[in-house]
Amino acid sequence: MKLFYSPGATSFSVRIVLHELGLDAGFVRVDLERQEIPPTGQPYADINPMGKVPALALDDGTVLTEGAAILQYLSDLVPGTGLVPAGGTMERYRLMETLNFLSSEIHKGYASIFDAHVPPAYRERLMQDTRAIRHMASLLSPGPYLRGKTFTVADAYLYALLRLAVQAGMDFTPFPGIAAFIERVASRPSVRESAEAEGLAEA
Ligand SMILES: N[C@@H](CCC(=O)N[C@@H](CS)C(=O)NCC(=O)O)C(=O)O
Repeated sequence: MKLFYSPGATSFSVRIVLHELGLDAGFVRVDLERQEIPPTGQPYADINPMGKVPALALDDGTVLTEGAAILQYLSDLVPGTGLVPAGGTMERYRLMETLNFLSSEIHKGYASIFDAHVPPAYRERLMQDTRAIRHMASLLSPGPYLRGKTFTVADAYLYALLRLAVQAGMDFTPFPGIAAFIERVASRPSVRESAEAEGLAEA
């Protein structure tokens, strides 16, 4: 299988999870600005009509998109790792609840802070509405991970989002649990090696 990614984007969470699972995959870098795949210049829309990463191409040609689905698909290939709870259990639905929260309220909820075309006043208002961030912080308490003692795919996703947020200038010092989470996850071998593979500086 092949992961379509962009360095440091949320596709980073999929690379971390592939590493945690010990699964082999090819990695294809996408130029998101040009919406093409270097060096051939193949339109990325051929792979994902939404033009977003991650996308996962399976060996039979199936392409799976949406990070939350890809993370669960991969983890279900290797049962018993704890990265996802078993299907059909309430814990699994809780994990889906957390992944949906991350992808809608956090990822898309705050996406405008990266958009230079968004008026500063709107961005300021967004930064001041900390409901989702406070909820995220509460999910990390008592921790050490979102779903308690076990590192799950949601933690990989959250970590990738937090790296982007810190880069965009979001300040998590009022939330010591979040800062501690970033440090904790950054020290995992899967994260360090994935960061090195994508040429990323530490969070
Ligand atoms: N709903 C998608 C969103 C993925 C997404 O927004 N990816 C960003 C990078 S973090 C992207 O590819 N942006 C390029 C674009 O919007 O053109 C998912 O959860 O996987």
